[in-house]
Amino acid sequence: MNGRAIANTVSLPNAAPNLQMVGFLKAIAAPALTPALSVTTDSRVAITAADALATAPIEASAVLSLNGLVTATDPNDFYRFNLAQSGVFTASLAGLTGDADVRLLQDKNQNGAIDPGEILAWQWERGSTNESIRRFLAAGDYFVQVMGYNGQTANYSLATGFTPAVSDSQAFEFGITFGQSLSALTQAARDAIASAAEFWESLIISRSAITRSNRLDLVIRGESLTTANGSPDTGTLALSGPQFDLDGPNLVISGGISTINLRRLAEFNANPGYLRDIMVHELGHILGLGTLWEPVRFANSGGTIFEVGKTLIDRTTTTYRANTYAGWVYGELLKTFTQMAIPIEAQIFAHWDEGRFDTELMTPFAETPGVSVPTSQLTLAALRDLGWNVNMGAAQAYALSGFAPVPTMAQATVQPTGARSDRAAYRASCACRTCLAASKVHELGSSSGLSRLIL
Ligand SMILES: [Ca+2]
Ligand SMILES: [Ca+2]
Ligand SMILES: [Ca+2]
Ligand SMILES: [Ca+2]
Ligand SMILES: [Zn+2]
Ligand SMILES: [Zn+2]
Repeated sequence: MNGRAIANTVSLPNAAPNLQMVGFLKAIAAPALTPALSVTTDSRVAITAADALATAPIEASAVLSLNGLVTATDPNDFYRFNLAQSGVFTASLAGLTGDADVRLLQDKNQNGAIDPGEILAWQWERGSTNESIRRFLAAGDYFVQVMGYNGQTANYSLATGFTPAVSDSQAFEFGITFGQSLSALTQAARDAIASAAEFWESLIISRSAITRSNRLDLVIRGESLTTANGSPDTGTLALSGPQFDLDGPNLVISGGISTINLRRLAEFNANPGYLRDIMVHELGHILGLGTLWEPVRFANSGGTIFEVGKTLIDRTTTTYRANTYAGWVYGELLKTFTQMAIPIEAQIFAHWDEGRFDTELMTPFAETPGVSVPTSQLTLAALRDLGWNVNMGAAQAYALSGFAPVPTMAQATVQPTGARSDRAAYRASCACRTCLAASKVHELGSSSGLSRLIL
C-alpha cells in the first residue's frame, strides 16, 4: 500500500556530474517511415513528430519545446524519449486553436500500439483549454502524444520537463485498517480490498484540494445490516462514505469508512474477486462519487456551519449536470460531442442510472460475480468534477449498448424490477435521513467537535 511500486523499485544511478537533467546516449534515429513534421528548436537537435507510435524516433532529450499541428487527416504526433533515471515528468499543451490533448504513454509490451494500461497520464480538457500532465516515472522509454480530439484541427505548443527524483512526493495512497468485526474475513479477501485501494492509487495522480493530503485513512469494518423495519438485510453488500476534517475554514476528505454486510461474508470469502469489484465501487463513494455530488453541511457547537461537496446533480430532473467533465464524457458516449445531462438513479441520487449504465462501476446494483464492471471515463470525469487529479487514460473500455430510453420523471421514481430485483445493491450512503441512519457514516472525528446537519 505504500505508494507506487515504481517508486520503490527504481534505484537512481550515480548522479552525472553535469547538469544534464535527462541523460541518454542514443543518437537520433533514422527519420520516421511516414512523413513527419520536424520542428527545430535548437540548432543542433531536430525534434521529430511521428504519426505512429512504432515509427517515433527517440528524441535527443526528454525536455522538449516545440510547435505543431494536428488535423483530421493527421490526428497524432508522437514524441519518444528515454529516461536514464527516475523522476517527475511534466508536459503542457498551450496555444491551442482547436481541441487537442496531450498524453503520456509507455509501450509496455512493445507492440507499437497503445494497449490498456499504457496511457500513464491524460488530463482530458475539452475545447481549446490548455492541458498539463505530471507523472513520476521510472527510467525507461516513453512517448508524449499530441492527439486531435474528434478530428479537430489544432495548432499547439508543447513543452515538457523532467526533474530527477527517487520517489514521488505527491503519490496518493490509502491506509487501511480492518476492524475487529471483520476477524472472519480471510487473508485473500483482505488482499482483494487492498487491491481495490491500489486500483484507485494507480489512477489518482497526486493530491488535490479536495483532500490536501497524500493519504486517506480507511477503516473497513463489518456489521450484520438490518433494514429500516429491523429485519435482516441480506440485499445490501456494503456501505461507505467519506470522513472529513477541517483544514483552516474548509472541510476536506480525511478518510472514510466502509461497512461490509456480515450477512454476505461467506460469499466474499469464497470469491475475493467479487469483493474486490465491490470495494472498488465502495472506495469510489469514499472519494466522493455520489456522496459529495451535493453539499454536505456540518455545524460546530457554536453553530458555525461548514459545508463540503459540490452542486453536481439536479434532483428534480434526476440528472447529473451537463456543464461538467462527466457531461462531456456522456456526450462522447452518445456521440453528440456536446455536454449532456446524465441520468442518475432515482431516489438514491448517488449513482449513475442502473438502466442506462448497467455494468458501469458506479451504478447502484452489482453485477453477477465474474461480470466485468468497468470504471469508465464517465466515473473518472466525475472524480475530476470533484477536484481529484486523475489519469483519464486509466479508464476501462465502456460503451452504451441497448440502453433503455431516458426515463421520464414519473418512470424514474420506480424501483428496479424484474431481473434486477434479485441483484445486490451496494447502497451508497447519501445525504438523506434514511441513508444517514442506516449507514452511520459521514462521521467527523470526535476531536473536531462538529456534528452532521441532517437534511
Ligand atoms: Ca502527425
Ligand atoms: Ca484538449
Ligand atoms: Ca503496447
Ligand atoms: Ca450495475
Ligand atoms: Zn454505491
Ligand atoms: Zn439517502
